[in-house]
This record gives sequence, structure tokens and C-alpha cells, in this order.
Amino acid sequence: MDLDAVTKQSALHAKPDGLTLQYGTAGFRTKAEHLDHVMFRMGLLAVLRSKQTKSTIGVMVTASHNPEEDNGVKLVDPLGEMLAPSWEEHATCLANAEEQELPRVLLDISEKAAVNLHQDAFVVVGRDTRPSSEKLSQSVIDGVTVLGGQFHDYGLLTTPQLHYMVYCRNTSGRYGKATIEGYYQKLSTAFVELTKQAFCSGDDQRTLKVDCANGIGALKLREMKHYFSQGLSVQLFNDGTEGKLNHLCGADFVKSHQKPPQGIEMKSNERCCSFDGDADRIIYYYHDADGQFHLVDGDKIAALISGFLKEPLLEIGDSLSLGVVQTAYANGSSTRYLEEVMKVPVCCTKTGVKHLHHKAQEFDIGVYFEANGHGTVLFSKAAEMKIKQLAEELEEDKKRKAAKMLENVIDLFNQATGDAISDMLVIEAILALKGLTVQQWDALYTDLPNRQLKVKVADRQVISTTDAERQAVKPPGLQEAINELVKKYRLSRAFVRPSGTEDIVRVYAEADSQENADSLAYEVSLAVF
Ligand code: 16G
Ligand code: ZN
Repeated sequence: MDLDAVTKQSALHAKPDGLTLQYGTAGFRTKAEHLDHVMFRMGLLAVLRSKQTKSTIGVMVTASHNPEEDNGVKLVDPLGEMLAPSWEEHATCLANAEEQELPRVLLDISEKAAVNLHQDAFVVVGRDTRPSSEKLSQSVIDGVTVLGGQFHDYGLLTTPQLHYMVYCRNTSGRYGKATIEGYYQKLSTAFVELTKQAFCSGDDQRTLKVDCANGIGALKLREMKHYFSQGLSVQLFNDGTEGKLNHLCGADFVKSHQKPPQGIEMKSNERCCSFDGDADRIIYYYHDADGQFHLVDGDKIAALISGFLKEPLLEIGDSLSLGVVQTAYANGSSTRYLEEVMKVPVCCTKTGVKHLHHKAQEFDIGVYFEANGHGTVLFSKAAEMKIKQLAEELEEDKKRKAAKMLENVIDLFNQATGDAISDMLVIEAILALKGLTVQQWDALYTDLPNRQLKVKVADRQVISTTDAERQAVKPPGLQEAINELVKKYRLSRAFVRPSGTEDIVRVYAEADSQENADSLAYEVSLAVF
């Protein structure tokens, strides 16, 4: 490690005095102008992680649904997962080291993590469409090269596409080709195969309106839509040609405001969906004949997918376990529906993709979705092998057909992380195969009215939680107060948790009516002070 060269280069990406940042739920995120040093240093860290794992590591420059002025960075581990927690700590240390401490911190990390410094390193980089992203990704590359790492810059990519590239590169191409063309081919082939037998009642059924949040999703979906245009026609809105990224549009806006994005024309009962700014989240919605807005969120996506998967799994008659992973934000009705009607086991984890992803790996087939629309379905190696083997069998019967279908489903889901494009294609395939309208899908169960609030506090870390964030353990008395408030309402539930991405505390409440959910959320927010 040429530490003199590091020090010299680092001076060109100097850390502003006194600035401290933390590797949060989805990496570093703040105003773009404060991130240059973090980018450079994450380039350095990616090299060390690559040497240690003897694998390709990914670095994604994005701030997802945050405003255009923000930016962020996260590292992607060898199998396309989020960075391991012990390395999140290294990332925080490295980002906050003062200039003169940088060499020592690098050596410290190398020692603690037993990095073989003679090992080669390879890093792949991707970025979203923010004006600041190009320059910031160049700073990442500066960090990679000063430590002698090799790199490939994919340029503009959705976050899940970068995860896919990392996964492909570390599995010798068995998962797919590590090119954008490889990604389009893999997903669209699976989609076309899957929907071959779908009954389509006219063109309306095959059209989907997509709000792309004025982000990277628009670019990539526009490139990709020709690959599957026979099965599905997508109309792009908020494609970045006029509006501002994530401004009054995108999945996060629609979910949190429970209203349609600007810039999309919705006719009654038309199926619409929104991506977020880096296309790793998706949610659906529609207006009914009375003009009322209906949100079909991540919980309902999980319900649709689990219901769909149960049938072919039953058909192949193998006892592969199917489970659903949610967070505390999952609507109570969705959990009840999954457990009582669908009879599938449901687990709850802390917020953040890495927690859900990890838990989902405990099942043969693990469906995970956050209510906000981030999720995918993971198939264990054993399940994949079993399904592939059954799909190859000679006898052309129902069992083989079911296995074939599952085989395509495996290919269609991004196995590395939640992916708006991949999830959209899965959902569209299921609706087509089942002949379901968006209203019929929405009618699987009725959401309990709910409310989310943000509370500004002096120090959000005074609140700590347990039981997958459903119970507050600190400050003393807070949980007891929440319990008393919850008792006042029917079908009610509430919790508070410190945000992992903003300097605030989040409050969630649900109850039998919107009015009651609103009051409960408000009362709980007062108890937080
Ligand atoms: C991040 C997470 C998302 C989570 C959100 C919660 C990833 C890739 N993204 O955006 O899954 O829902 O944080 O934010 O993990 P909060 O802690 O501010 O509520
Ligand atoms: Zn995102």
C-alpha cells in the first residue's frame, strides 16, 4: 500500500473539518457537496474489501429517493448483498478520519480484517442520474486506483443493476452475463417464457403506466422495453426530460403522501406504478370509478406473489418451505391475510433491506418486501436445483409445467436485491397469468387505516428498540405510555423508532378508522418528547 500516494491524493479530496457522517441503513447519504472525501475513501475501502474477499466489490453512487441535491454511496458485497455490518464500522471510521490519520486508519482496518495487501482487487462502479453523481463516482475511482485496484465503470445504472453485475462477476457468469445487455436478456427471456400462456383480454390489460421519478429507471426502462414489448407495453412518465428527480413523484412520494405523483394522467381503474429515484422500489396504485385513490403497496405485492407461488409449489409436491419477511411497517391486515388465509409463516425484522434479505435466506423460498415497495424473492440453492431437475424431466405433465414456471420465476427475480424493473415484470406476469385486474389484486384484503409521522428530537438515539423495532426499551416509560394509548382504540398498533437515514424519530400507528389512526399517531408523537 503506497501510503504517501494515498495522502497526496487524499489532499485533493480533503475532508471538511469537523464533519462526521455515518454509514447508515443504505450507506452514506447527505448533501452532495459534503461527499467528495467520502467517495474517495469508499474507493479505498472497496479495494480492501475486494482484497479480503478475493472478489469483485461494487460501489453505487446514489441517494435513492432523497432530493436531487443529496447524494450517497454504498458498497455491494460479493454475492450482490449489502456490505457486511463489521465493514460498515470500518466505513464509518474511514470516512471520519482526519486527513493526517488516514494512513493509520487504513492500516488498522487492514490488520483488523486480516486483508492480504498483495491480493489483486477489482471494483465495479455505478451511478444514478443526479447532476453530482458523475464527478463523485470519479472520486470513487480515484480512491480505487491510488491503491492499485482495477475497476470497471458501468456509468449510469439502477442500484439493482449494479448488484446484479457484482453477483454475475463473482459467480463466473453462472447467474448471468455482467453486462447491461445480459441483464435485459435474462429478465426479458424469463418474462416472455412465463407469460406465453397468459390470457390477454385486449390491449388495455397489457398497458402499464410507469412513473420513473425522473430518475435512472426511465433511461433503463426505455432501453429495455423493446425486449418484452410483445407481452407488455409500458408508458413512461416523469422520465427526467422535464421534471426534477423525486420531486412530487416517485414511489416514496406516492407511498408517504398516499396520492398520485404529478406528471401522470390516470384514468379510472388504470394500472399505474412508481419507481423510486434509483429504481429499487416499486408500488402500484389506481383511481376507482369514484375518483378515489388506492395504493397497492409492498405488502400487497408480497401477498400477490406468495399466493401465486403456492400453487406450483404444491403441484411439484416437494416440501420446499415458503416464508414471508416483513417489517413493523407491514399493515396489520397483510400479516393477518398471509398467516390466516394464505397459511404461510411470516417473520418480522428490523427496517432496512439487509435485515429482510438475511432473514429470507432461511427459507427455501423467501419472499421479502417492505411496505414501501422494496423487496424480492430469494430461492435457496437446494430449491433451485430441485426445481431445475423437475423441469428437465421427460414426462410432459402438470408437475413439469409447474417446475418450468418456477424456473422462469427464479430467473425473473433479481436474486441480489429488490429491483423495481424485475418486480414490475413479475407482477405483470402474475396479473396476466391469473387474469387479475389491479382492483381484484387490491381486494385480496383491506388495509387498516394508518398514519406515519416524523418527530424532531434533540437526539434520536435516546430511543432504542427491540422485537424488530416494535417495542421501545428506552427511554424508560415510553413503551408503557404507548401501550396505554394503543388500548384506547380498536384494531390498533403503534411504534416509534429512530430513523436510520434522517435525524428524526418515526412514529407509526394503525387503527380501525383513519381518524383514530391519526389521533393515535399524534398522541404517540407527544409521548416521544
Ligand atoms: C433505506 C433502506 C430502506 C428502508 C429505509 C428506512 C435500503 C437499501 N434502503 O432507504 O429499505 O426502508 O432506509 O429509512 O436498505 P428510515 O430508517 O429513515 O425510516
Ligand atoms: Zn431506492
